[in-house]
Amino acid sequence: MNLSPLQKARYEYVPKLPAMLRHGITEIAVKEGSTTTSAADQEKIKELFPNTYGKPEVTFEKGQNTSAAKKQVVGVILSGGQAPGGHNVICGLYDALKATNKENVLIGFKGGPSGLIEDNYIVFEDAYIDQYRNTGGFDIIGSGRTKLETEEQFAIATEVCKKHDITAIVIIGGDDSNTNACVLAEYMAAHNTGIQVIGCPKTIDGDLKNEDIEISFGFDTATKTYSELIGNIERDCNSAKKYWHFIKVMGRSASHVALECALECQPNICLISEEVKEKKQSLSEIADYIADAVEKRAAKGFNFGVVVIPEGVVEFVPEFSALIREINELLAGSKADAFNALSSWSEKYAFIEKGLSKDAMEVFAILPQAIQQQLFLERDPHGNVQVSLIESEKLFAALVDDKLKARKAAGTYTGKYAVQTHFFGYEGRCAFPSNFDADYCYSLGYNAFMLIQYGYNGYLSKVSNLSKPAEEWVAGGMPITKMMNIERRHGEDKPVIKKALVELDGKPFKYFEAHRDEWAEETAYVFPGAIQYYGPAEVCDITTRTLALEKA
Ligand code: FBP
Repeated sequence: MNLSPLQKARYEYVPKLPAMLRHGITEIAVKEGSTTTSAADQEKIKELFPNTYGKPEVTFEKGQNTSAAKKQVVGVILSGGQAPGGHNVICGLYDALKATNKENVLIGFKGGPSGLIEDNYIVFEDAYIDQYRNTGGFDIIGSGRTKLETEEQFAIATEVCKKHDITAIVIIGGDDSNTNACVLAEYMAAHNTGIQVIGCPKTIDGDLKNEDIEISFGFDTATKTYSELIGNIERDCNSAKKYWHFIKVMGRSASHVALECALECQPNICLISEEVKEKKQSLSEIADYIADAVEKRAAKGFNFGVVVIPEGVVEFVPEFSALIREINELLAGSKADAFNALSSWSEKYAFIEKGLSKDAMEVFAILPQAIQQQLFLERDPHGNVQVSLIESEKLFAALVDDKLKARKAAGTYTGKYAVQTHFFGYEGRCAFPSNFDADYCYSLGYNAFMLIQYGYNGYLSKVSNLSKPAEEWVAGGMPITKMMNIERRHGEDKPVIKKALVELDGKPFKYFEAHRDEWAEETAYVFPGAIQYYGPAEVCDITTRTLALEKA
């Protein structure tokens, strides 16, 4: 492998553990807190998880390690989208496992949860693990989006575990993967397999968050990477003074990524999907809001600006989601064949016009043709519109253009409007983890092994007090059932971990709201620059603005 100088240097980095995990394995004791209840729907969740419900929160502390001496064979899985730091979770897990007993074994199932079902694995050894320390990506074993959720899958997983004498499985994933980890833990307990299941909170989207999880790993690095790029664009924008840049950032549903980037970079506009939904804003209202800022800045001679758009925003626009529902219905099942048989776009357009309601058609009609075609042509395997593929940065740039042309025609606007569009997503998901993510992830993995060693099942590895230096972090575990409630999914009531959207009464949004009018009109850009790995702690080890505001 050809190594960059940074990669070589990062191999030497020693991740910081919370003080309570630094004493050496023999001096890590466990302290149990009070029993827990689920976030909501307590009776129902208790009934569904009789073996894993109501367990106590646990914290590790300095003291005599009283865990049972037993050989551990642990399986680990990376699940879902990549997030910087995943490799360090595995490294921390491996180091704690080997420090406890050299005979312990760590098995990595390849390509995500399907690796467990297909028994596709590698056994980790020092030389292999060492190549991945403090690096980005999930390529150590790969990841995948297969869901482990059926009894049949659980039975196969149990057989695979028995074959390898596996004592515990660690699932590194987001809200869905940890929900499934919890169901698997219950299955393992109900069937007396003796196999423990532990989860770790991952996702760059930042939407696996609650009173127990202060931040999911990867969010820090991904938002710092996007903020560097947005800051660079702001500098270019302020230098050339000729473009409005529309930048979409990842975050499939929640707008945490967009909000954090806005707090870091102070762009002229940042849309927040949760606010769009709360205020029931239409596409036209959003376009007017942006056009107002363009007009005000033009009046000051600033014919340039930066707009940040969260990936999932269009799904939060009520009229747009109603349109998507109608399109899905219009092309459901065999009805798609009639549409596909039409050869020209004008024939297809007539078909659409006939099939959609008047309200839906009004929304459809204002979309640029490229977006209209995207809605009908790029569909998922179930035939549904792939909302995440919609180029909302281009959509809003075009809608604002329409608004400005109308204002020009009415003689109320005389400025210039030239546009550049960008999508920052994959650029941030596999970056070298920031020191924060390198430390946090290593601690999560190390901690996950301590939970296994102390016999816990159905727990999430929890490291908290994260706005403080790593030494003051608190390591422990939380029953996954504590984070659950019942939600309607695909027409069924399901126990799930609640997805955390941006809270409009939370401190990060309130701060943004208090400053955004000034940022819209003035040029208040902040240029965060690249992630710093070496240097003073106040530059290299600080975490997100979101977390700092939440914990302020
Ligand atoms: P996870 O929720 O699995 O962590 O993935 C999040 C994410 O990075 C989103 O921000 C993005 O919409 C999506 O993955 C892209 O997924 P894919 O890799 O399948 O294109």
